[in-house]
Amino acid sequence: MDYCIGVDLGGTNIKAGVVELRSRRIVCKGSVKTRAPRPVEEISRDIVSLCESLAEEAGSSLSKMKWIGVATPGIVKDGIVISTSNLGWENVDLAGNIRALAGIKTYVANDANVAAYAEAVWGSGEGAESLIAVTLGTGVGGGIVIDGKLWEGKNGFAAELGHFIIERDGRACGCGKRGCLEAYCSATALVNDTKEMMKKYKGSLMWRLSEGSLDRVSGATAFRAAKEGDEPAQQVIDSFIEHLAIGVSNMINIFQPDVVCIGGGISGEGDNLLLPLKARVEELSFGIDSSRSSVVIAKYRNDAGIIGSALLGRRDEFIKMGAQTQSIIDKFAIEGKVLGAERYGLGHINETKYVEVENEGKIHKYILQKINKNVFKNPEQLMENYVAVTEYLRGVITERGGDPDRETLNAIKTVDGKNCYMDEDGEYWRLILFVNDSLSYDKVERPEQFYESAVAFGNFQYLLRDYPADTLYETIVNFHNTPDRFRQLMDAVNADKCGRLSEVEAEVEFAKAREEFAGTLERAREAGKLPLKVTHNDTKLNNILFDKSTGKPLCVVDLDTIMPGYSVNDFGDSIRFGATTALEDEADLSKVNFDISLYELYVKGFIEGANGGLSEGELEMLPIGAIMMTFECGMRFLADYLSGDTYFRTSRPRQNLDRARNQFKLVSDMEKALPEMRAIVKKYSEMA
Ligand code: ADP
Ligand code: GN1
Ligand code: MG
Repeated sequence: MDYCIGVDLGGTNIKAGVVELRSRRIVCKGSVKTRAPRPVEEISRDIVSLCESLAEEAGSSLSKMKWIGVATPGIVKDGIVISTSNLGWENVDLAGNIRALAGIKTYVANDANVAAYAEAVWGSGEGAESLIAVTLGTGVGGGIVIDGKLWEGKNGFAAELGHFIIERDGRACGCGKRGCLEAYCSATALVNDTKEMMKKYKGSLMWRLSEGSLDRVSGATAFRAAKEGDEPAQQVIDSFIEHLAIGVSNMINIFQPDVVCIGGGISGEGDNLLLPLKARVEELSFGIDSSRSSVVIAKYRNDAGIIGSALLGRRDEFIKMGAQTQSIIDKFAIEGKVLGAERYGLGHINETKYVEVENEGKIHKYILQKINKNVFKNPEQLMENYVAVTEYLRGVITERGGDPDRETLNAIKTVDGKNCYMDEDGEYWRLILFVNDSLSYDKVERPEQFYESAVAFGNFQYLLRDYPADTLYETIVNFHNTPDRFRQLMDAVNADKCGRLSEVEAEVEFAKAREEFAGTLERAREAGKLPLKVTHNDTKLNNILFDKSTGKPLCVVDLDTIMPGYSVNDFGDSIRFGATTALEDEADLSKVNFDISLYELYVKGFIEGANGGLSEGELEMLPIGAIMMTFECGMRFLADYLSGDTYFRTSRPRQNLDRARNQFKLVSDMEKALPEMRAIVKKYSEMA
């Protein structure tokens, strides 16, 4: 389990959240009042007890958290808060105090820096090596990330971008000097400028928008009025943007970062702010076309402190895990030093790590996987399938003019020419090329994406249509044999190994009522309706990599279960995971509903991708395949829950039970929708 805690320590509230690194989710969050000024010992105690209760709420405990990260106002160097007016501290060892109480690693950094870090790592500058964040709030804050690291300066004062002087002898700034960016571009300055302009122009629309009262003016007033064509408001905005563009261009001309990220309350204006700003920055800064720094709006608002502080420990962990990985990487036929490694993706089966290796000044990226021996009894045979299929696909992709390094997986041989490496504990490791600039999704984010994934999975089957099925080992025997899965569930029920049966009686009854249904596909096969083909057998959405820049599917991954199987199961497995309104482990069943419009998109895409390769019998059975895979997967989760969660990876207690209930809810929905599901298939098969 990769949980850590992020704490956003503010002048008024202490907010904290448990963050799951692999899924990038805040699992739970909470807050208490800061009640400043108080001694650091007292506030540290409150922080730690908040962390304790959140860790428990997440089904874990504080000692199991990987680390605590804290975002604090003020000047910070090496965990010491050198000074902060909001909390009234000078030279206090905040990190040391929390570490002593919590007993786990603790990191502390300035809150604006932390927000910049959140943007550089997971935010709108995701993966940027260098990023400058400018926060337009009550003041103007800043943070700088260089080579993936926060730049705090030699004394912890960096990066006060708000006090970059942009006008000699200009406006007085709160810091006591004149002409600082903050004096022109903070929300405070914008509100003041708006009011001054309103006093001059009594007929301005800004008066109406603020209901005739200067007290109701906000940072949005001038933006809204300018959009309606109000001239005085436009003047306010023009001057605001001009000053901001000067500030941002200066930063770009000095640093030439990958990304400049604009955050804070005013960034809520989105394109109204961004488009004119970008246009002016382009005129004022050096750089041409694609080499330009990109200027973007921040992704995180309220959660920036929690996310960014939670990420503070990530770099150390990356380096530490990298060092642990070196000896395994050395067994593969590649050169170089491991820079770092971290757990990657949300697969339930293998242990997957992302690894960076440096060789002759170049960084190479890989995926290192420990093959799950509990699930795959013969990893060497599995790797024979894997390499044979990927080499075959390389050929097909090259022939079509594609890029075989990105459109299929590529396993690296070991130094002695093997497909995987067995360590002294008998564990098997494989190393594959990381598909650069790719992402996978655990939930459909845009409907077209689901349609495109259907084309990709349908096409995957089509590409393998001539692959000799009898050369493939069966990596998991009876993998999608649903009647067998039913028997396995009944065995788990009878054994009731963990005493959990009483909790799941309704679910067991649900399964028993469908025993006869479980055999439907096997009967169709006996009747000659369903051919065995080379299929993927694990077609969930997160087993497709999408191209980060185009958003289109790029590569089908997770090739461990390529075996002879039914097309309708590949179809069905995607439906159970994707054509739903919730994540696979959503515990609140009122949020879990079968989404027929996503189903329809998938039907359309799968039939298209299969290129006429689906027989009439297969088409007819597609809806049954969807119900079957959902039912089967629910039974597998339930059996695993009863047997003590030994098959599917879990990150919290009862997760497999939640997954089982979730799948059974979808089965019920689909049973009701079956006539409609059939009609949809009919419509698209006739069109094909
Ligand atoms: P599991 O069997 O545990 O699901 P996968 O092989 O599916 O393991 O890998 C887990 C996740 O890692 C995938 O869902 C995908 O997001 C990511 N992944 C796997 N291989 C690659 C790769 N070569 N490049 C980039 N990401 C990958
Ligand atoms: C597993 O490996 P992964 O996480 O992509 C499982 C599938 C299940 C799925 C449920 C080899 O897929 O069969 O449908 O979890 N893979 C194996 O999410 O058992
Ligand atoms: Mg997977």
